[in-house]
Amino acid sequence: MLSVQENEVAVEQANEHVRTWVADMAKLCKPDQIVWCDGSAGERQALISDAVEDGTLIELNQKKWPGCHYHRSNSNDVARTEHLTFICTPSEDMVGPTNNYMNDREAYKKLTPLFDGCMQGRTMYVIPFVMGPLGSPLAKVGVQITDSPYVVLNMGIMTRMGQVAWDQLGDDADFTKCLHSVGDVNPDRRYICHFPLDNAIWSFGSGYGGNALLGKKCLALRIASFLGRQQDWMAEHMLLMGVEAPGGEKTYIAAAFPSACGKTNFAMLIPPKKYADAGWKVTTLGDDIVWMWVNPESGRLHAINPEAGYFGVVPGTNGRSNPNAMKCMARDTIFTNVALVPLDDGTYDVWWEDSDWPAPKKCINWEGKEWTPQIGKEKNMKAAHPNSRFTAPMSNNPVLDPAARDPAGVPVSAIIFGGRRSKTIPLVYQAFNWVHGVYIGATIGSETTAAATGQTGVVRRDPMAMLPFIGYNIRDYLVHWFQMRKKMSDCPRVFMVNWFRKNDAGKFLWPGFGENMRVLKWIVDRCHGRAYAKETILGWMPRAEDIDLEGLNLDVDDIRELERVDPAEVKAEILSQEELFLKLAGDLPKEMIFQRELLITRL
Ligand code: SAT
Ligand code: MN
Repeated sequence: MLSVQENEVAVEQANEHVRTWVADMAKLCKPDQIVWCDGSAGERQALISDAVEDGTLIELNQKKWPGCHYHRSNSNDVARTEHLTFICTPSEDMVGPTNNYMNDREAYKKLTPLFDGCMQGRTMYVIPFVMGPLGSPLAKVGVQITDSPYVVLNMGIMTRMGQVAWDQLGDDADFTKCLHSVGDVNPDRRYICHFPLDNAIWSFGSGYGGNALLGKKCLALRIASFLGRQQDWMAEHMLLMGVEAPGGEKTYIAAAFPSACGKTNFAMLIPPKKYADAGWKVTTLGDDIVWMWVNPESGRLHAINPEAGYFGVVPGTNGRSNPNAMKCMARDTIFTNVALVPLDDGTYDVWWEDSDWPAPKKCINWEGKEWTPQIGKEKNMKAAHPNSRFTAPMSNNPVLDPAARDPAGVPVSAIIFGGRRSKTIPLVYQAFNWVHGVYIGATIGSETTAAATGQTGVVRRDPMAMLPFIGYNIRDYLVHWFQMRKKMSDCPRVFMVNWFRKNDAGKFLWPGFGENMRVLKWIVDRCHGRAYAKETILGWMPRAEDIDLEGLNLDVDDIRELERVDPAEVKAEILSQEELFLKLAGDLPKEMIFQRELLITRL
């Protein structure tokens, strides 16, 4: 029995395994009270009221932003902290060369004193949640303990939270144990530890996004990728979209891009008028994570989005770059670390760089400091943090695919990899086969942007855009990708795209955004055997006449440059993959070596 006060009704729904674990964690964290969340609308309203009362949230002008609130995080706590993120197992070989390693017993020993008494004077919230459509063979139950009401409110948007999780779990002990405390938000005492063998996550000292909403990167990618390898499925850092052709033919596509390549924009793409008029439609299933498994009846790869909301970057989002995202955040949204604009009537608006609205004369920036366009310029200070976010329910998305809630998932016809490359990589090409596609994905390179720290324009390798999210040894991860082929009777086609190629003058050659529909159409047509492609050293490529360029105002030289495959540049590319290959030296799956050799031969 617990000595602290609990809400009796909700606790009764939890099974013995959950209750025992929560009791143990309560003994460690010593909260003043325990609140078992039921995920109801009433509970959400009460939590919001309390959060507004104590300043955690600020209510926005309800006419402009119905149901929306503002949150400013601690200024040292604004992004994931990869250097403080660990995979904790008995042996280092299990986590491989791309993860930070901590021995699991050492990790518990190190973190236990931090959690000891950390919730004194605070409330411990117990959040039951499901990742994935209810009843899906892949849906997973997690239970997160946290002392942050902001985290509870975000989890309420990003997951299926409450009673549904107890229903899905039944009497099972099979749930991910997620322990979280913001502690004193001290970066010197911040640890995001994953225990894949225990199906557990301990996160201390951060209230932000992927560090604290443990269902997201921690469970749905790191822990899930580990489970997926054991159980023959895949957890990937991909968006998931539906493309409907005139006449109603539906094609589902998953796509992996490293950060700052416009994943959310692509997932919500609006076809240009000409395409819309002809009957083309693009619908969103997810913008960040997919779980995929082989459907035993069809022999095809089926996918679900484990999440129920979007946690998207705000700056740069506007009615031109992503009108659907603007609609997603129009109501019932939490804005984190954008700029807060006090209005004359005492209410608040929000603002961010590259929004639809001109800069306010005066506002409070993400650090809580006074900001004017003048101060911004003089001190080189942003109003909104470049990684400021909106948390919005997927039900707000006007182009949400009806199958987003289908437990059976959708069959995936194509997997697209992409990166931000000013040179070398053409607009689009198709892998010769699955194994070649895995090689392409494993060697994705993307140029760093100003949003990240360090040099800009440097090509970083980011295998499958999963580098910070593979929860085990990358060698085994790549082998798993190769092995999956044998389990499918019909496998997705694999493509590489690059929207970011520039000419010698440094100008982007491709218009991007909605016009990416033209490339998407070629991909869809390839999946259905309708489009022509020519063989090149990189893969199957469209000829200029195979992509619809009508109305784009591209000149012939631009098109030629977009599609150019330069053997000298490809050679440099192969050499620059060496760093990745060396990192994996000795552990590299042989298919990776063979594919590179074949590419060299084609040169
Ligand atoms: O903070 S999150 O990890 O959820 C978002 C991101 O960094 O991709
Ligand atoms: Mn992501």
